[in-house]
Amino acid sequence: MKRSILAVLSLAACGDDGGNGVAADAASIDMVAVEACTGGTDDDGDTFADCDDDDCWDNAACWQVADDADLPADLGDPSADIDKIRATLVGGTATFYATFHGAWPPPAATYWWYVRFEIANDGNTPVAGVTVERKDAVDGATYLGTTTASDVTVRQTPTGIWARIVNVPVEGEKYYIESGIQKATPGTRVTDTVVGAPAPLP
Ligand SMILES: [Ca+2]
Ligand SMILES: [Ca+2]
Ligand SMILES: [Ca+2]
Repeated sequence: MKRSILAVLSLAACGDDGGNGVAADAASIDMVAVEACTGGTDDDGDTFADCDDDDCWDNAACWQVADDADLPADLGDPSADIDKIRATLVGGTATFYATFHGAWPPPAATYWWYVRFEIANDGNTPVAGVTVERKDAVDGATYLGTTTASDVTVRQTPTGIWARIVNVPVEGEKYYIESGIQKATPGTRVTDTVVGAPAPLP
């Protein structure tokens, strides 16, 4: 998110041009702080730095996977189709985001949507994670492995969804990000899943 800083420069507080023929009363310069997606600092002051800032979710430096449009349009809402993701696991903290080819969050008329952020071990057993959903207009969350509600921070923006999970067991070997949508009930659920190894942070 960008935050504006307005700087007003009073160039002619005395009201006269001083004899140079230029009547300058005031000028304003609108300086917009922009998040630089590397460097480790929160440049625009929204408390999120670099790839955690949704201003950077469309920056190639922040993608772990840039998925193409792999979910055929005739299968369902493109909001189920994951576009770009990032999944990191460092020191027991997992951080994820996912963006989508369609609008986010999915249209209000959608009967059920969910996103699952999961860390699993090499036997594919979940060790930590959260599923965020809205079903029949009710928001909900369920937790995987050792994760409890107090371990999880989730935020949603018009760009996508982000989650941070702390206290992740060290045996996390891989991540799953799965998006699912069922447009109506009865109806067919469509899903999109990305699997990989959590990226180390620099
Ligand atoms: Ca920021
Ligand atoms: Ca930055
Ligand atoms: Ca996809």
